[in-house]
Amino acid sequence: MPMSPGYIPFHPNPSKPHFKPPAGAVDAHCHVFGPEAKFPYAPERKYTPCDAPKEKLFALRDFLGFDKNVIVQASCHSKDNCAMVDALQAANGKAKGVAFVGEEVADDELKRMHDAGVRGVRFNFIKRLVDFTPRDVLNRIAARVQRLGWHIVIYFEMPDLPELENFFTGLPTTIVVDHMGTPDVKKGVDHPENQRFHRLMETHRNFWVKVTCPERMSLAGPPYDDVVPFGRALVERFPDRVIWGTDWPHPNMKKQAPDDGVLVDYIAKIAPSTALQQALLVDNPMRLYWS
Ligand code: 0GY
Repeated sequence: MPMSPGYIPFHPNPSKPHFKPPAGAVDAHCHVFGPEAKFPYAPERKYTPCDAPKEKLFALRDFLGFDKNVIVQASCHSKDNCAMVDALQAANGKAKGVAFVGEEVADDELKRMHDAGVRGVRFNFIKRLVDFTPRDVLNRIAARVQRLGWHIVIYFEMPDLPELENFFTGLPTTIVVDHMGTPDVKKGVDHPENQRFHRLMETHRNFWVKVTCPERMSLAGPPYDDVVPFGRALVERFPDRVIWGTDWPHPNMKKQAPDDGVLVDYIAKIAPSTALQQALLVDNPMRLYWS
């Protein structure tokens, strides 16, 4: 199946970052796609990506100076978690996963995923990526994964937060917010919309946040300095509840594939001290995924 029209493949030749991640650093948000010949894309997908198999992910991990990955099920594979689970099983203990499931998923399938290293499910509220799932269904899934000690990753667009917030705060697990809650960089860190998200983090200590994807929000482009104040505010305010990831292979970029080396160099700007870097890249993801 050809890639969706306009789909931009990942950067073929990322630069070597200047920033050296601490020993044991975790890339806590990335994906594997296919290969399609072995792991076909889901019929209900909203885009067809280019293959981004586990071998390429592991090679990038080593090249960038990381030790481990958290592989998040992407919507192009929908509820077929086989490519992600296959990557976990091939990673020699160096990867954990986040699955996408429906309530039809069997208990023994959840158990099998747990044994492979899955520690969370993703609830995706981005309309361009997935079809709507009723809240009562999500609540039933939440109750089941809570029993496994898993957390829930939520992906939403910040303008939708007021409508979703009560649902989110009613969930029974640790909650991990994708991509800083997708703030509008034009509006600034102090805008009420972004501050509402900070308040949610402040008042609900079971909420964590990924300080990821400056390339999706930046108006200025690389090295994404216009997004730094958003990441830094979260890292400094919630140092023990932030995690970071590349988002490789960067699905659905509009203009260009980010250089992963540039993304790694961005880390030192949002986490300027070694203590913050250690928390962001090692201690926090280890607590969430490996303890
Ligand atoms: C991301 C972002 C995107 C896609 C997916 O599941 C997905 O297909 O996550 C996106 O297009 O914003 O989290 O990598």
